[in-house]
Amino acid sequence: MPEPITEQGQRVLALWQGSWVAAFAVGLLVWGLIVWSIIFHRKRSEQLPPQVRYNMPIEALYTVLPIVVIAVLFYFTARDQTYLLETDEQADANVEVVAFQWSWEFNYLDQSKAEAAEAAGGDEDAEPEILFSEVGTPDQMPTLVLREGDVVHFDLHSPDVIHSFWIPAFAFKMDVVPGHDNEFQVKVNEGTAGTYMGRCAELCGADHTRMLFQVEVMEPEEYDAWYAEQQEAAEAEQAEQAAAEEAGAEAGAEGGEPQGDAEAQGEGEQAGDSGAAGADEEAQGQEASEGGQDGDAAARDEESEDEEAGR
Ligand SMILES: [Cu+2]
Repeated sequence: MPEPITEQGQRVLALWQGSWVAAFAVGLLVWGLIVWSIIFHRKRSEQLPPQVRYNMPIEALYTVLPIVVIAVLFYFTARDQTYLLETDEQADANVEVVAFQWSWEFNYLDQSKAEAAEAAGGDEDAEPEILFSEVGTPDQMPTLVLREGDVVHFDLHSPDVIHSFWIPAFAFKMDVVPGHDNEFQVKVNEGTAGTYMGRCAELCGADHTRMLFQVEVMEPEEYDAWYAEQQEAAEAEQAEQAAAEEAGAEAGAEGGEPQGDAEAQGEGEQAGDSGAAGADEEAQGQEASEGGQDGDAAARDEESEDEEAGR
């Protein structure tokens, strides 16, 4: 039996094993009664056995017993489900899982979505900050990195169809549903450092079978080093972007003059359109400065003017 690597997974395994024990106990009783009847009530003579009907105690017993069996199974299932879906404990790490056709994106967040909404005074649209990301493709599976001993909170999100986030070593999976964000959290056990597999468990299209990912559980020191490295890389990338935007702004300021030329109205319109699209893109990007936006739009204007001139 695979050993689950989370506290929650061990609970799932215990429920599964307990259900099998109960099922085997009932099975042994039934098989035993069958064998006993076959052996001790086999035909011994031509004499007809006593004919009976309406044995009330027996009928009551075989109505009540299955209800008891189901009630017991239901109790443990409901108890464990409540435990598995609990997200009250403060998490050490927050990961947004975006499942798309056909791979995964893991966004490491500064807080969970629920916490961000709460911090914004109950605003459901409030988004936590993305510290860094890992995006996979069907050819290049992404890796989800976790730390031993961490409580990890997962926010599940899908932009297209229903997927299912399944890490067999968690003994747990949860659907990733478009338009309805799901969440759960686990406590990763100590001494579980290693590499595990993850997959999509919901038939979601042609490349469903290629929706694989790796889960790497690291020891604390190793994880902290990796984490700092990721954050540094993300910051460097942001700085690079900001520098590129600044350069764009300068180029825009230099090329500002010729725009006064009302030579062709169509040209102006075209340039305006692409400028607006540029501004849109910028607005989606993180923390684009006002100057950057204007500069970028101006730079695009200049570009399309150059295109026109070249024809
Ligand atoms: Cu899928």
